[in-house]
Amino acid sequence: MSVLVAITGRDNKKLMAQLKIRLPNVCIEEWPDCQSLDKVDFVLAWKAPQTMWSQLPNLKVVSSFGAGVDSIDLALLPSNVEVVRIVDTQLAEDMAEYVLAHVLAQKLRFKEYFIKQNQQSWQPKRAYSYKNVGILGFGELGKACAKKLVSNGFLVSAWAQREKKAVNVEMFYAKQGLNKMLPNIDYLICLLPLTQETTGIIDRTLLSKLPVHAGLINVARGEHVIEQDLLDALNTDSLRVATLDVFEQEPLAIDHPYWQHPKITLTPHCAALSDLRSVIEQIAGNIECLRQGSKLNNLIDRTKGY
Ligand code: NDP
Ligand code: OXD
Repeated sequence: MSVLVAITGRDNKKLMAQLKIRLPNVCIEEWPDCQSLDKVDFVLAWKAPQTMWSQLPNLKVVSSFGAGVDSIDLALLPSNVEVVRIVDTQLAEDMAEYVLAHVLAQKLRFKEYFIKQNQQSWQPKRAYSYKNVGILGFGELGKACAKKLVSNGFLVSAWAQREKKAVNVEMFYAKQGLNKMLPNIDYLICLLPLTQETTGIIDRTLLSKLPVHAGLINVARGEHVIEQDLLDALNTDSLRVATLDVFEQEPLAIDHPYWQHPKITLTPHCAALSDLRSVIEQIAGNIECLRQGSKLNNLIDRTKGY
């Protein structure tokens, strides 16, 4: 068994040390300092260099270091390679808290008051009474958010690909379903995976279907949003506010117009951060599965891309 950690843009010292303690009998190396790439059968990846994949003739499993797999170019992997991701109840709970907090912040006009505080301006206004939340994506995270929002008195709709039963959530499917859902939504949450179908989905056409008082919360990926279309919608008052945790380019460029925009609240991709211990347990679990030839946990469907 040979494991390669190919995670760029992050200090992996702690991760490497803990993985080695957890799996003392497994060879674990870090890209690019790998002695025998031809022996690697399991890769833990996040933004791994594209040129790496063709150098791994024995590769069997790729595990994303996060919940999303979009940082792995699936087209570069041989078709027999299985891909798994992180699914974690604490991560889902953290996401649900973040989303509830920001829906409430939009409802209670917090951004307006933070700006007024800087201007020492005293102008009380009633909170909005809007209660309809729409969630794009009803997977591990979308479901956790829906549950939290419903238990806090919000009326929740969700959009997914395959039909499914949901308690206290009105479900919508396909383009027609989305078009039907959007005009009734006061707060739109994006929790879709980034795929060919979902890239750029939040564009001027979609935004124009929302009521003008609506707010957007994007916690999925920056590439879901066409940035100029979002700015235009906010600048022309056809969208009230936006809360953004994810961006096309991260960290966000210092001169990006989002930073100072009076209708945008932004956070640095921190809505739900994986707990290292939990991630290590899941990776170790899947390495064991591979070793024993049993079914892997949290497999993605490579044909769908999530
Ligand atoms: P899941 O794979 O569990 O769920 C994805 C959902 O999106 C499913 O309901 C799926 O439908 C739906 N979906 C996918 N494609 C389409 C489509 N074309 N049309 C309609 N619905 C679609 O993902 P998670 O909930 O675990 O995570 C979602 C994303 O959140 C991740 O991919 C990642 O990008 C992001 N994320 C962000 C974090 C942050 O800190 N900001 C932290 C962790 C994740 P169906 O159920 O029918 O298959
Ligand atoms: C993830 C993320 O996909 O942190 O896990 O965005």
